[in-house]
Amino acid sequence: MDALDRINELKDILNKASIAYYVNDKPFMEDYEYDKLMNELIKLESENPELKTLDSPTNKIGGEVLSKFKKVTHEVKMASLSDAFSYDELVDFDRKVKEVAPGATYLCELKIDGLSVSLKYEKGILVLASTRGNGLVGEDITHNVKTIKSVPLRLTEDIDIEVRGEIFMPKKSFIKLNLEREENEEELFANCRNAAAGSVRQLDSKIAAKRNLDTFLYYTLDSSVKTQEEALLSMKKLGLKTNSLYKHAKNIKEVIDYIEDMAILRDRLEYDIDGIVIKVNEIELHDIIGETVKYPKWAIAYKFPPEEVRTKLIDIKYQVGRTGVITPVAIFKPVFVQGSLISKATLHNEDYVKEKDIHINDTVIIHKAGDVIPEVVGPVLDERKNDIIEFKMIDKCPCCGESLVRLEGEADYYCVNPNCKEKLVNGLIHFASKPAYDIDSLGEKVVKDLYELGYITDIPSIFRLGINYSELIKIPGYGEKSIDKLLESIEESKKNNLDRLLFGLGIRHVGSKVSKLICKKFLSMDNIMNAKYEDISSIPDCGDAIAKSVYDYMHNEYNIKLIESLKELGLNMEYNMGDIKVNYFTNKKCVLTGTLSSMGRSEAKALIESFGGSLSDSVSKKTDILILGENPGSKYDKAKQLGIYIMEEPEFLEKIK
Ligand code: 3BD
Repeated sequence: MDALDRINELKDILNKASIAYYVNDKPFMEDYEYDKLMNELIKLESENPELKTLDSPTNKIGGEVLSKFKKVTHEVKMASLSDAFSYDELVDFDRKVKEVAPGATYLCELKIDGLSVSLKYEKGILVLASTRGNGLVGEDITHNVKTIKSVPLRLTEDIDIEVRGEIFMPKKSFIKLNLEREENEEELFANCRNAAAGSVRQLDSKIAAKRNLDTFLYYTLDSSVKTQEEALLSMKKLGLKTNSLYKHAKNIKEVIDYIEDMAILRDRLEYDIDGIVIKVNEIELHDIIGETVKYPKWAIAYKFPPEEVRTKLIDIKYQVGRTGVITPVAIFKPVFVQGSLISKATLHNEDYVKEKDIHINDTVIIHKAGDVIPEVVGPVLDERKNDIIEFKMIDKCPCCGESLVRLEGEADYYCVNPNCKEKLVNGLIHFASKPAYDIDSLGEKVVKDLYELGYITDIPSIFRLGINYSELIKIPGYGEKSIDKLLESIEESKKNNLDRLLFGLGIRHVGSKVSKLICKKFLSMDNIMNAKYEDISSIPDCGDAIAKSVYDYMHNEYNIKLIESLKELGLNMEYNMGDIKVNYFTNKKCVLTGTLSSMGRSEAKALIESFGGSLSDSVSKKTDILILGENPGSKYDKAKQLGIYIMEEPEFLEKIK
């Protein structure tokens, strides 16, 4: 047998073995045998590189490295789903469906919390895998998707077809990945979805190959299937992985029964789900029912209410924030809440703990506020035993031992020692952070390291780091290259606009918005330093507390010296208004959720601001526009509830021009 024949034989058997193992869960070959044949194929292909094809299982190992992601225009738009948060909304959905399609039945599927992908096969061979992007244009992630074990590189039939589904990371793999990242002092992923998204967004496919990603497909562009159930079955027959926990419901009551069953099963699933997708099963009815500009009217996603879990409160510790504020932090037995493993949560302040009657050793209920920040809801009184320990707020700083101060009318205690180490380090971390002075290479870990070693002691010392160059490059784990990069980004940052500096100083009550308002009014650091109290308090949105805080800061001897040093070190002390052009976004309050495919968050923010609009972090009644990116978070749900205008990326790009 010649090489070509043997290669074809090996490819065929290995591709079939993969489908049997990863898709159908019916292995027909020992791992040992698989590895042996795979090695034979690798060897034959390396001897005959011209014989390596797109569908070769050796592609699963990864190795392809891109320099950038290519954009892909979807031939058929990837739709969105409208959401329901209550059974009432489902009954409403059912009524509207039945008005035009009385014979409709429903196919209910788990809503996998991953990221959408479209797979294109030509003559049975995987030729393109792309992200959803904004629904019209996504990105080519073929090199990474090829490494996913459950994605067949060749279908069981040699047909042309496009299918869609979800890429996800199983819970166990996510926990393992985060443990590894913790050991390596790398940033942790917040949940399975972010971990999966971060993995397919790698240029180097070797990384994705190691991440144990998986898939469930739920949609086919094959027009010959008559029902959604048939679509799932036909994809499965082709070797594509589909989720088998679906149910064909005859009416809305059966849909709700299914939701109740799955809500109970949810914790025990090996992957995260955030709801149930309900689709009219009969595909011929889809056109009759129709769609809005945004969603098909024949499908809806029921979102589970925020998950609450119980765990034991082991201890209450304290953190010293950059302003000296002392925050009690609950330390509890690690639990999984909405896809992330958490072991601590802020308790805000003394009053919060007392009001909620939280004791050490209590069983407590944890949930996630706004889907991201874990919060202690309260104790489970029925489970309280006599080993509880009453919470007593400390009166000395946990870091420096200085007596704490509680200002009249405020809930917080402060450490007022200007030399308290934890406070100083947190202040320096804040200064260098993205929303403040935005020094790219000076993250939390670097600040801590350089503080410990005595190279960074205060803000001006950051700008004098270069003096110690020959010592810095000898610090283990740093080296010439990273120090060069660090010094370069510090030097570059000196040109920053004044509002970043003012915010970075960490003056109480001066957040990034207030900082901009003050800069707009006074235009230079000198003017701010010389401003009268009344001048500051007359700025709209700046109350007395802000004015007092800024005035006091600017008249403190230590702070005056600090600012003078920064001036001498060459930091920009003027406010540059930019050329504000008036357009649709002028004076509009925008919020962005998810990621835009065409630009990063800071770029979008800069654009909106260049037209005199603002981009804030959370949705409120005052928000004018919610800009909807890929993989939106809970802000999207909130905006919909508040009836805020939702703008998808194409419209945003059109209007921002
Ligand atoms: C799932 C659309 C339709 C084909 C449109 C009915 C919105 C994410 O398990 N079916 C599923 C799942 C998602 C789906 C459809 N069936 N659309 C589905 C879906 N079982 N997660 N989605 N998507 C996928 C989205 N993604 C990002 C931004 C906006 N929308």
